[in-house]
Amino acid sequence: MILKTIVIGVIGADVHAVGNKIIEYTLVNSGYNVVNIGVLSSQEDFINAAIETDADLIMVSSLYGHGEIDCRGMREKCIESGIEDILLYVGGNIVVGKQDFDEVKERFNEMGFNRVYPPGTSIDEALEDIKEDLGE
Ligand code: B12
Repeated sequence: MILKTIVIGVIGADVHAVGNKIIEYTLVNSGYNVVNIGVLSSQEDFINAAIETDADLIMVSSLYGHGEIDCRGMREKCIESGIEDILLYVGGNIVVGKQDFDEVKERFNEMGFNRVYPPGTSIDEALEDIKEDLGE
């Protein structure tokens, strides 16, 4: 069986490393080929890793509150790089402070993210979505 490949990492100048390790552990145990580019990763790092490994999904974490700035333009960069159809997920604490999550989600959806998770969503809760989106 060919394993589906998921690129994970923490975007921007964000150094929060613990959740990233838990995500890797959970996805590997769920049977995925995980490419972990770690913390302090740029949009280009994610996209290059996805191209090199022919990934099915890019899962972006942002914990420090600057997710919106860090993620803006990522779908456009995917399109320019020839991976226009790649699935993009984002989660963690993606904006600063408490904001109405419906609005936050809408903004990230408009930016081209397929799935946008509110603070406090564990990776286990996203496993069903991953299965569905990867057609498993
Ligand atoms: C430890 C910690 C730090 C450490 C990090 C050490 C390290 N190298 O990891 C240090 C001290 C360095 C730090 C620094 C800062 N931190 Co800090 N930090 C924390 C803290 C206390 C715990 C983070 C953690 O490890 N949690 C445990 C892991 C398991 O959980 P997690 O990271 O949330 O990840 C899980 C989920 O988010 C989810 N998830 C993550 N990504 C994704 C993606 C998808 C698609 C899905 C589905 C799920 C998902 O799954 C993960 C695994 O279960 C949190 C508060 C908290 N209780 O969360 C603040 C917190 C994240 N930090 C915060 C802030 C503001 C900062 C600083 C900006 C503070 C400052 N002014 O300097 C800096 C930023 C530094 C930087 N450049 O990144 C804020 C962010 C606020 C926001 N976004 O609105 C928080 C929430 C504290 C707070 N309540 O204000 N921090």
